[in-house]
Amino acid sequence: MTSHPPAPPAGAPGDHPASAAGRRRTGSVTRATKETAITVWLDLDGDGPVAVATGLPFFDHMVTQLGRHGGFGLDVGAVGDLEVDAHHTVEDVGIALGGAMAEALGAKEGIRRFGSISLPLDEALVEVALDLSGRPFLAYGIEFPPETAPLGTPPFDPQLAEEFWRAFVTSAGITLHVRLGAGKNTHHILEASFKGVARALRDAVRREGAGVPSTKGVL
Ligand SMILES: [Mn+2]
Repeated sequence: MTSHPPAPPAGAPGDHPASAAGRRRTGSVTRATKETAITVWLDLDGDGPVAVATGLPFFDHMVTQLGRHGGFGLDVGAVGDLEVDAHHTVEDVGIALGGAMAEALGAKEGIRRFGSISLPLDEALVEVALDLSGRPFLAYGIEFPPETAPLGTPPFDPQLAEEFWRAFVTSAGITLHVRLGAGKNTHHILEASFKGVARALRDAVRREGAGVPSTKGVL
């Protein structure tokens, strides 16, 4: 686990031109149970740095995509009971990251709110649509046959990606649809899904107006 989150770079360049007008949107979560110890620091207006260390190299690769293609500053450190399996670690990183996202979004003033993309990675094509609605919902349309080989060492079971997204959206209050359009390679399909959610989040968190984008006046 990383010992401390990096200090937000002052005036870091990025593609969030509106951010100068308001508070810098950051969130940090420290979460410890008998199964895992997690720290997350997230800066929606950061555009880096991104550092992820969970003890699961493939999962690190995926969460790094989320930070990098989201245009975020992100530091994730996790020490989990990998001797059991990767499940607790992956789920708890999702919970902590979602909590940091909710904190960073705050009252969601001026955000675009919605984001969607069809993201290709070679033969894989993953469709993502999301709403920073405050209402947790996951529609996950990617299924891996039980015999699908896990990825990396220690192994990441591809079925864990759904558990990660469910934990993340529940904690963050996000409605998320992920659908597989095409794909054969497990690594490609998973990476396209993480990049797709990242790019959709990058659009949805962008500040482009004033007030909360809801007829209810609150999200
Ligand atoms: Mn890759």
